Amino acid sequence: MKTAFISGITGQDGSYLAELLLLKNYFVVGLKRRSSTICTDRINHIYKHKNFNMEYWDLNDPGATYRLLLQYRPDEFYNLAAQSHVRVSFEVPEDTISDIVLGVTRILEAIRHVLPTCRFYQASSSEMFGDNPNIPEKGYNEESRLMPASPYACAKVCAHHLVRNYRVSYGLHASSGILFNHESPRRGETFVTRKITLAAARIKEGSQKFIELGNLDAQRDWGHAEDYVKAMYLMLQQEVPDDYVIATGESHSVKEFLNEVWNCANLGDVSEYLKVNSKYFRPHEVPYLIGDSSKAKRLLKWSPNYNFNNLVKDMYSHDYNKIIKEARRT
Ligand code: NAP
Ligand code: G4F
Repeated sequence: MKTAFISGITGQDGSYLAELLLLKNYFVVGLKRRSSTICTDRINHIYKHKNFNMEYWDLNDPGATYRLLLQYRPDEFYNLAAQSHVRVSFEVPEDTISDIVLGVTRILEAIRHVLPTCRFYQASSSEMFGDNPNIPEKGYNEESRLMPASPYACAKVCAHHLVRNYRVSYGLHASSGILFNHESPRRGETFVTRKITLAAARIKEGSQKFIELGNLDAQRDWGHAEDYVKAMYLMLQQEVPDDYVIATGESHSVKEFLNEVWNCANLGDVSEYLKVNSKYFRPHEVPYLIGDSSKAKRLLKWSPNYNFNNLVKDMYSHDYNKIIKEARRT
């Protein structure tokens, strides 16, 4: 039985990846930082699984990585932990950069010194392409120039280069997935898609009157997290480590996402419920993201099952059911 470490186990991707690896008969060790509240909502359903253990760990605690690598000797390490909110990274740049850059350095150093056979996955991001005006016709690919536009993205670029550096310097099996935005009913509530599906559900149920958003013109290549964690797993099954873009190849604006959700909810004219608030704009915006995952399709045989409409339906119907259940309880 293979053993995998997942950092960021309490996050959106950590929970889907853990489910996938348990189905594939892995022993999964979820790495969680200590917090004063429990925050395990996304993984409560797997907590008691016989092949699942949780360990306290933090990106800022290198000793824990050495100790746990020696204790479990994992075959694979998926590094999903990060301060992952782009706008928040303008408010807490040092914390974000420390988490992402020093965090990955500490893990790579520990792997290199005590368990160099352990395969490593790094959660790189399409935010790294930033506001690059030269977008290839089919979308950004693994060779496109990185022009990060936030402290978060600058940190992800540095981490991305460190992974390649450790791969070449020390022969580690270390790969980066350059994942475009991926969403789900488990998406954090302050990311724009989930903010919209939750607001629509509350407006439909009657407990919210309007939604406040920032830049409606920004465009993103939105996929489903359930599809994207499969790509992470596939990367670590390849004989040779490498970097891969994971995307749907379709881009939609925030406004389009909003309209699609409003259609699903049958709420009529969205402008009656919408306020634009400057506090949600960013000092440096990424206006347009679209990815070309031809390499992943060719070498990993990966392709997404969800399209834009199915993603919206899955998120809205989940949130509507959740809000109705909560309303019945009160
Ligand atoms: P998420 O829901 O925000 O989860 C982030 C996880 O990191 C949480 O479990 C969080 O723990 C943990 N974490 C944060 N700081 C930590 C620290 N100092 N020590 C230990 N754990 C820490 O993010 P996600 O959407 O699942 O994304 C997973 C990874 O992929 C992130 O690295 C993100 O930057 C990257 N990424 C995401 C997307 C996307 O569209 N979702 C696209 C490209 C790349 P708490 O629960 O305690 O906060
Ligand atoms: O949902 P968002 O906050 O996601 P963003 O900034 O694209 O970042 C996410 O995807 C990245 C992959 O490209 C990940 F690396 C990162 O960790 C994260 O998961 O914002 C999407 C767009 C932005 O252009 C933002 O300006 O929506 C726009 N937006 C408009 N109103 C808003 C809002 N974003 C948020 N969060 N809240 C708003 O009210």
